[in-house]
Amino acid sequence: MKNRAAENDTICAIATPPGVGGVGIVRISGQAAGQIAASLYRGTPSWDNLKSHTATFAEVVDPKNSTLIDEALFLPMFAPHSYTGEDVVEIQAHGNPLILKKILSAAILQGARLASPGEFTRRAFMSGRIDLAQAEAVMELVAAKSDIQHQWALGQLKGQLSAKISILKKKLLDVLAEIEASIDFSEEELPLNSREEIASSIRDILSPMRALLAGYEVGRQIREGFTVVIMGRANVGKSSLMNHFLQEDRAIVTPIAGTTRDLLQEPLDLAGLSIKLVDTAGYRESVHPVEQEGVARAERIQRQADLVLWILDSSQALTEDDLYLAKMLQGRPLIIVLNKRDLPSLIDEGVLRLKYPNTEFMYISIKSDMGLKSLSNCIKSRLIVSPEKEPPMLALLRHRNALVVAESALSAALVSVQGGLSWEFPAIDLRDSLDALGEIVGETTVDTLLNEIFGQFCIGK
Ligand SMILES: Nc1nc2c(ncn2[C@@H]2O[C@H](COP(=O)(O)OP(=O)(O)OP(=O)(O)O)[C@@H](O)[C@H]2O)c(=O)[nH]1
Ligand SMILES: [Mg+2]
Repeated sequence: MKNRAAENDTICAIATPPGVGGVGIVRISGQAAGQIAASLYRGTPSWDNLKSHTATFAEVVDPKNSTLIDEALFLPMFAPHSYTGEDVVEIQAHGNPLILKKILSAAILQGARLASPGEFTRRAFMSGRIDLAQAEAVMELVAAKSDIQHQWALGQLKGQLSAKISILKKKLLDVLAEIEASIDFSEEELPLNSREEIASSIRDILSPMRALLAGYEVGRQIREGFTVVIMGRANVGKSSLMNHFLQEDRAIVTPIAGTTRDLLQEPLDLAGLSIKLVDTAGYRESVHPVEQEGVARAERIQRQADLVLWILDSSQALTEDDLYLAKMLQGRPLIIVLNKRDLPSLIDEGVLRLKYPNTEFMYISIKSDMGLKSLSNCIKSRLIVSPEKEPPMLALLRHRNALVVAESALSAALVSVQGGLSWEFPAIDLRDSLDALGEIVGETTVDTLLNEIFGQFCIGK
């Protein structure tokens, strides 16, 4: 990977979260990292005899007056085998913010500069150790809240997406080389089938590109989490179900219809899936303006849901309110949940099945903890269409947008080739397509974009 402009100052930051902890780490990176850490180090062996990637227990002293700050592990990792690709020293001290700040101040007095957010990772990118998609994966990894997000971020950090992009780029370059060779010839001098061959090579690149794009929606959902909305008329047990999933008394539950008035949204990790679970105001005709607003909000949010759990009270016959919902929820991604199975069933299931012939029906009793595990499994299988397949690679909007540009430029190139236009035209489109692919991995990226991306990191990462 190519080396970008090297930085020549040395940065430092507290790399562990704010607050008290067992261990706190000050990280120093840059050309002077070794020299700065040496001035804070007092121990045996002497600093010059420390080995790279080996931790040594020693005293941390204030170089100004040699007073003791703490006892710590000094871990030097010399270039290029470090996170940033530069000389890095980590000082692993006691996790007290006061101590860590003293170490940090000492390092700054010795010539280091406080790192800006994401600057360590930015340096890893600048030194060519990782590409931009991998740098973004570091942030995704730190932010992952569910198993599946974690797996996806790891894949991207390991370069899965980058590898795909690099294959596409290589193929594009081959086609571009062929086209550029053709520019020098007149059409009569070229072999007859050369246009068709080039068109076919372009189609061979377009199809994996489109497949990658097609996975974006699922990828985005994995990354951002799914919205699951609990709907139903008043008093059927929506809030009880919310509390069951969260395993806490989050929502108020009472036998009085119309208890929930507003939307309640909570994050939930359901068997490794990241979900935003929303409890809503029960639907019923009401003259109360607060309740009306609650119902209107419920209607709105269910339209954005990846999945709606429509809860019914199976111990009662269908009401007008249920039938209203039956109409409203037509065509939505739905699971029909018949609750209160601990009571005798009075619901007219036949009517429901007639209206919803292809929808799953689940039978539960929250009160007697029945059917809830199956409901969880059902939700999970509905959200991930094919769990056995590897999750899609494209999940960041920035990547998708660049790929859309790459795809449309390549489609335009295909049209020019097939339409018999002069070779210069597809050549321009192919270069545009290559540039757009390069943006994903950070080969053709402007500074403002880098500032935007790395500015979202925390300090010390
Ligand atoms: N018998 C029985 N009662 C239940 C069951 N689940 C919930 N309930 C009761 O049904 C009543 C209403 O429950 P909620 O969870 O508040 O219902 P809701 O759908 O959120 O009601 P609103 O917020 O008014 O729309 C409460 O008294 C619950 O204890 C169940 O499985 N069996
Ligand atoms: Mg409720």
